[in-house]
Amino acid sequence: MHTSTQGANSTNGKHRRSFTVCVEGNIASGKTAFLEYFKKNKNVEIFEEPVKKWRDVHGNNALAMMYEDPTRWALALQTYIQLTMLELHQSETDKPVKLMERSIYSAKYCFVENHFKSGMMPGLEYVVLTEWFNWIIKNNHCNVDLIVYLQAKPETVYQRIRNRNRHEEQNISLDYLKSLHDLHEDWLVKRTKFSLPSKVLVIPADNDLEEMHRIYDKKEKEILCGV
Ligand code: DCP
Repeated sequence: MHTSTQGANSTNGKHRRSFTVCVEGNIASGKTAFLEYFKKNKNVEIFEEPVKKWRDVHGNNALAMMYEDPTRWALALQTYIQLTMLELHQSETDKPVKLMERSIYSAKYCFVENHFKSGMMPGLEYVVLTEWFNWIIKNNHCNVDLIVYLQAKPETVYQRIRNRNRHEEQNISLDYLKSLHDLHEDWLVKRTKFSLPSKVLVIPADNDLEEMHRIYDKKEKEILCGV
């Protein structure tokens, strides 16, 4: 584990910060399987994306409503996602590694951007969300030490989405996934548009689960910063 940070639960009573890793990638790129793989490590605490909350906002399935009518509901969903991701960033752990599914950054740089680019989100809503986002990252601790980018072809994730058959995701098109893929690439690989909050480790993620486990095994030290 790196030693440069102030650390959580150290003996002098000060909080030492855990090494924070966010796993990113397109829908169905294998983020859940990635988290599952590291669950067995006692030095790692997993923070899953709060999809459950998005499906039940005081009785409303905001995720399903967004897919049914994005122009009407994308702002409501993404405002709520921004809040729940902020809560995740601010959650602390005693463990040396905090492993998060996605981040407030991909919500903004990939999903909100995609809604706006595709004409589903009016300019005013985009600007309001952007101003909220800028204020949040300036004034709150949304620290990330490493992003692991699971880089999968849009065709691969399209097939996985078809196979897993989540009811909200029935109408996701290949074009939607291509557009999200390009935004992940712009942000994490080409680095043309948005700033990066941390280093990035790119892992090809088109392989089957067995091969992915072999890769995670090989890269474990790098991913967990030697823990
Ligand atoms: N989603 C969204 N806006 C965001 C984040 C997610 O609309 N800012 C949607 C996309 C999916 C659902 O939420 O329909 C869950 O998305 P993820 O890609 O984050 O999670 P998966 O479960 O698909 O990931 P994986 O299969 O890689 O484990």
